Amino acid sequence: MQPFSGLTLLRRGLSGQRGWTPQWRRAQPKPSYDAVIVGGGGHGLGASYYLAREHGLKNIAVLEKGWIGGGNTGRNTTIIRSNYLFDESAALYDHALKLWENLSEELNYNVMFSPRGVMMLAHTVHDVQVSKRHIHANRAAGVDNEWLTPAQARAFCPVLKIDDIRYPVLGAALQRRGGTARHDAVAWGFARAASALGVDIIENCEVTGIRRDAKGAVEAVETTRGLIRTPKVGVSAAGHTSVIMKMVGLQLPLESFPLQALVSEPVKPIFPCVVMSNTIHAYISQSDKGELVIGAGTDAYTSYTQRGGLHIDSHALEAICELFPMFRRMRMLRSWGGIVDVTPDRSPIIAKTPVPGLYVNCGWGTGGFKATPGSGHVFAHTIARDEPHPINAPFTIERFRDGHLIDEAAAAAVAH
Ligand code: FAD
Ligand code: PYC
Repeated sequence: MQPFSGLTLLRRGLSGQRGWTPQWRRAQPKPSYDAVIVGGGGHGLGASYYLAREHGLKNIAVLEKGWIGGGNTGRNTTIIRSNYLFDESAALYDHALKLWENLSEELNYNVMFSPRGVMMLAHTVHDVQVSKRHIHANRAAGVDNEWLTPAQARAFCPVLKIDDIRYPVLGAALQRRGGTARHDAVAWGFARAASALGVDIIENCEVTGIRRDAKGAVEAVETTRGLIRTPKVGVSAAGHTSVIMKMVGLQLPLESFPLQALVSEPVKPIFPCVVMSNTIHAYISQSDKGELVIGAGTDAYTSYTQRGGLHIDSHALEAICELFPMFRRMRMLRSWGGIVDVTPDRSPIIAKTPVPGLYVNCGWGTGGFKATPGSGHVFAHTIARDEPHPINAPFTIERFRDGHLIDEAAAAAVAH
């Protein structure tokens, strides 16, 4: 694309964007596909991209009830890290982190991946012990993570107050390869690249039912835009997974909660990294627009309403003001919520279901953005081959029955 002047930009804006090239084809639903993905968030779009790119499945559609990236993908605080405790998780999240490192080149689209370092603060003796356990486990699994003294933590983030506060900073775990990416760009980049490979991206198309044949296998989805035949359905619907699974009578161990975030008015670059405090429940980074991006814990109640209690935002802001007193006079611009799907062990499910032809990718709870490319990659493998990729093989539904849980409650980091 040619660079253009401010005047051209203004003219194009005022003309209702006439002459702009859409980034992906505005596809109409076809009567049948080889595979259908339900959910046009990063995970579903990623899966469609890898299905087309690595498994040669080009006759596929992504069905999105709203708009691309309008779910949690476009609502999250964009923290990316792979410092989980168990080897299974470290393999999954680090697979994703490695894909993030080249994703802009892979998609030919700037997803603004910024490995600026994620620092997780320790405020109690218990925090110190847990952080050090994570650091040792990560390093043993080949994942970078290091311990910082309070003074080193402050040197890494000079606006951080480490003492004379309610919960002094006793140290921090730092993953330097962690960071952030631009959430919308991830959805748009995958959508554009998948569409270019032939995938139909269909917005405003809600799946309302799943039809099965005489043997119980998937044969079609019912949608608000008509019936679509397909032998394979991959569900990546985050907080609404339970609603879709109910269409075939499956009940998964998921609970859906609102999770909130908010941004401040924009200011000049002041915040060089990502800081998370699990003990006093807040996390913060600065976007490229200059806004402070701040997140809280999940709501106390299960709900599909994309808003949460004001006291949860207030609690996060109190923690931020304590850790960063210089932000006390800043104004908050807006807040919002997304619906996150939480499993009992805080790890995802990426698996075949008992229904032949039905696959599910869910349970990412408060932490799935970081996994987007890795999750899409292994989910595509699972759908195409009808068997898991070695990386997602432990993330079954059956683990909740046979007890092989992957308990990442501490690494999930956000209070639920
Ligand atoms: P989504 O982006 O939600 O996509 C699912 C899509 O399915 C939606 O667009 C929805 O409209 C669609 N859908 C649902 N039902 C149907 C249907 N019947 N038919 C068709 N379409 C349907 N994770 C991190 O790693 N780091 C963070 O910093 C972080 N911060 C967060 C902050 C907030 C406030 C929230 C809400 C979440 C946060 N997360 C974070 C979690 C992360 O956003 C999610 O785990 C991840 O984005 C899930 O991606 P997805 O593609 O699975 O879901
Ligand atoms: O999983 O790192 C995370 C996270 C940060 C904020 C919300 N989730």
